Amino acid sequence: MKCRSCREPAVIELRRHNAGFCAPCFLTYCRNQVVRAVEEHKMIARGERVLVAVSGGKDSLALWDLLLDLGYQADGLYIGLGIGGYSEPSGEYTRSFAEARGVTLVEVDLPGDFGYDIRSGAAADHRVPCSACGLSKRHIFDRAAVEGGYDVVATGHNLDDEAAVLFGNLLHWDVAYLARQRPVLPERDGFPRKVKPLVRLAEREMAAYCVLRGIDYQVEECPMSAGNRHLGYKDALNAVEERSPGTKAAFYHGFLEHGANLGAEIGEREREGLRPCSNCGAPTVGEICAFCKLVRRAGGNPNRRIPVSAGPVSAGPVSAGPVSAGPVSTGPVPAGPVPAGPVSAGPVSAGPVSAGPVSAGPVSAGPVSAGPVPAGPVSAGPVPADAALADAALATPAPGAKETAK
Ligand code: Q46
Ligand code: ZN
Repeated sequence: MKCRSCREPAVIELRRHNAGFCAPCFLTYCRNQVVRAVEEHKMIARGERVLVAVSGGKDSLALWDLLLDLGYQADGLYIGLGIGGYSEPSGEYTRSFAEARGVTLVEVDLPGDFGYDIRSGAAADHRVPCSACGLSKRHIFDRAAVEGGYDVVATGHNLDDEAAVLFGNLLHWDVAYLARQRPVLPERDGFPRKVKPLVRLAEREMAAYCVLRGIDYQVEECPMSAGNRHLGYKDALNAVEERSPGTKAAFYHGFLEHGANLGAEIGEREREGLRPCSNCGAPTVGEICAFCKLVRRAGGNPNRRIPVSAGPVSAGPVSAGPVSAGPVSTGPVPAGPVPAGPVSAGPVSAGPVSAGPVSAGPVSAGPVSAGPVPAGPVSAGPVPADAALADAALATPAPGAKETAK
């Protein structure tokens, strides 16, 4: 198979686009998909400060890398969850990434800073671990963004994550969730703006991106992910995608196009009655927010300040116009103009990837496979389901909402 853009040998096949790409053109394709998502949904304006929710998994590190590469001022926030054998290496991957690029990483450690971990918090609050985890992440990212003066929080939800959540919400006709499943949640009611710049890119593509960029990431599954129902939804959609490539993207993007107002009234009603938490000031529907309740029940202290330094307030309107990020094509596979220079003809080599126009500085040589990126079904290749879930747990349901994997 040849690269669709430059006709050199392809290292990855994207069946939903019926196309293959060589390494440099694939990286260009990824960047262009992010630019397109940002522009289409007015996610981030130039000059705005972005806080990237990083978990150490492939999606969030790829997102951070892409945003930096596109010239955004993007800091990272990593939350140590206190999950033995999992959180430590996740933090190390994140730190290595930040150090290699000389970018700002804010770290919060649940046990050290707030006095609980996911297991103890879940037990004390009578929740499943992923519920306690999602609640904690959302609260801390929101608080960090507000206290740090960030304009927007970016999360690494990819196309597979969003399609699986949509599938689950439709299976249960959870209209309130459908109302909130958007690539952009605007800033309002004390919540920061949330954006998902990877919604046009699949999970497997994010793994390939990390391999080609030499980004080391956490590939182990979170030990608490077993039984998460969204994994089942992903499996079901992967089976459909295998038979009919492109279905997943059509499903999700069709929802964005046709289901934009689904549940809007419910969403509005949920926002009524919001008030500041009497302990921490976060918007909540009750006297005390769910995070403060959980931490107190677990014997911790919910009032620890998050070590963000408030940066300069960015100028310009929040939803300012299009982002100019270099050459971007607008077709169904916007690989964009591809540099005519020499393109690696062979398989992706191990070690730091020299990818032509990519300029994000040195990247550590990680577990980069020496062969071509597998072109099989979505689950092929180094795509741990938990890594996607780790990022998928970072989104923000509306206040008072029950937990989802997002
Ligand atoms: S990290 Fe947290 Fe995930 Fe682990 S406890 Fe569940 S939500 S599975 S994405
Ligand atoms: Zn509170």
